[in-house]
Amino acid sequence: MNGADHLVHSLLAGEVDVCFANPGTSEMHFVAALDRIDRMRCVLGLFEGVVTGAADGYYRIAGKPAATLLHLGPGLGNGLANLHNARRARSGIVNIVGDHATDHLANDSPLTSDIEALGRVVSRWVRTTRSAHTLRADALAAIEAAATPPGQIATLALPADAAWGELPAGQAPLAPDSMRPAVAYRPFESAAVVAAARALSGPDTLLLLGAGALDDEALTDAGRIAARTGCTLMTEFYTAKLSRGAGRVSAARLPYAVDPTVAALARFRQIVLVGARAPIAFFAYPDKPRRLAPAGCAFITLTEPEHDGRAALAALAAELGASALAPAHVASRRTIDAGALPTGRPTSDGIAAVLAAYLPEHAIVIDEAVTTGRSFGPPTASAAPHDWLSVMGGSIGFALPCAVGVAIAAPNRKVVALEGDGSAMYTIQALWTMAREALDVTVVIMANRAYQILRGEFAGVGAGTPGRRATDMLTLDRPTLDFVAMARGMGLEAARTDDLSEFARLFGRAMSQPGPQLIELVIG
Ligand SMILES: Cc1ncc(C[n+]2csc(CCOP(=O)(O)OP(=O)(O)O)c2C)c(N)n1
Ligand SMILES: [Mg+2]
Repeated sequence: MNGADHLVHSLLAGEVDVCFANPGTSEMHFVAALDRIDRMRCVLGLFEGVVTGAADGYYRIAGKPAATLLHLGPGLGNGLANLHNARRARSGIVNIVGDHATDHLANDSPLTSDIEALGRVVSRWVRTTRSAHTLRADALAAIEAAATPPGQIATLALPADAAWGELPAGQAPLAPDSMRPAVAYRPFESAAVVAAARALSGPDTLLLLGAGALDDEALTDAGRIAARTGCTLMTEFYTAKLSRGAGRVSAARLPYAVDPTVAALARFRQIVLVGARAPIAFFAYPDKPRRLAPAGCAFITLTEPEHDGRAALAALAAELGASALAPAHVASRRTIDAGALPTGRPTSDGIAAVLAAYLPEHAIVIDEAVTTGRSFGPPTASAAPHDWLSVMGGSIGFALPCAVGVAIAAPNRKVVALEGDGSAMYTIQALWTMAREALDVTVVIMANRAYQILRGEFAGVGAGTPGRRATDMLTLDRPTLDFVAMARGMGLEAARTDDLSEFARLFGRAMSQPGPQLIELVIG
């Protein structure tokens, strides 16, 4: 057995049994070990941004880390943007990054680079294994770091000689699942529970929900707290995974832009933060505030993301004597008559009505629809129960890779990726992995032929009105992107429409048929 065999056995021992991969020469012994040893599901991504985004999506649904396999510094570098998103989502990932054999590094051959430096940009834990002998301990330490709640990125550089190095025959491999990492949330402060209970009273107080406070159970307790105190419930704009839909407690999402956020927060005197941050502007604008709550508003932190938000909300409900109350703000199911759906040119509201009508129970929606998706929240609140995932770090090119990982984590649930046309083009190769792995993903491309958001931002930051050269940097026409051809070229069924009724027909059909498919929705 060589080091690579021990690495694979160690990953499996720590319950890491999916590997999103894009290998090269330095990783061939690891690839050979993956080949020899059963149980690891290996999924090829044709760009490292697909690999790392898939690992993020996988963690959000599976609740345990996947491994990535990346080729030296450049492979890790290609994957950084989606690792950045994963770090912001607090997803646990074990990156295995191949490196040159130790005695070859001094020769400074072309792919030599500082892997640890690149890894540190996104990782909580970075290490280069020294030899085959240190691999087992290093792999287990990486898994433990990655699985530390709510989740962290661990990057292990794997020199080729550590992978091919033979170990004494006596060292038996670890058994699968034998080294489940024993890591727990940090306990929350009971003083914070008392302070939050005192602060919440009436609609001018806000319970702002973020990391760890977004699943059905946490939302139910938040609804009970609202029933008892009359407080307002909201979530942060971005949510790693939000339980939504009919029968669940529905909390409005904070808006994206500065002015509507300031308006939405204007009345609050006290804000209790549950895994959330005090609201700030996404970007700085010359004449707008950066901190968006009103002056004098008091913040009470019930939990940080490292705490168990669900348990803290249960404790807060108990402190308020609300544990047995019926929760407030439960979304009711509106059955939507297909004949009554909006028709004509696609609008955000019209698209949302179609989604609400056809999303099947337990669907997982990944939202990178950018400007088109801004108002999808309220109309879909009464859809069948579903989960809603957003890009957490603002780095676009997330939804399609994320959908790959999500679909692998939840093979029996329908996955819907709502994707801007500009965002899609960063990591469009994810479609190929969807086809190859026969994943049950429906991709809807919002084809407005522009970086639409940036048109607004141009004026918003005070840069004036875009001229010809600037406009060319904000539009995606000339030539028109043909997503149907791209999807078919990568093995997906695909269709295009610029009509809401046809979209409803296509989307409804996609929801009732398994397998990867793409709808290009042209928005004029
Ligand atoms: C990695 C990365 N590069 C660039 C940007 C800047 N950016 C933000 S949104 C956007 C365009 C989004 O276009 P699209 O997905 O078509 O959505 P639309 O704005 O048209 O609704 C760009 C380029 C970013 N956020 N992340
Ligand atoms: Mg666009």
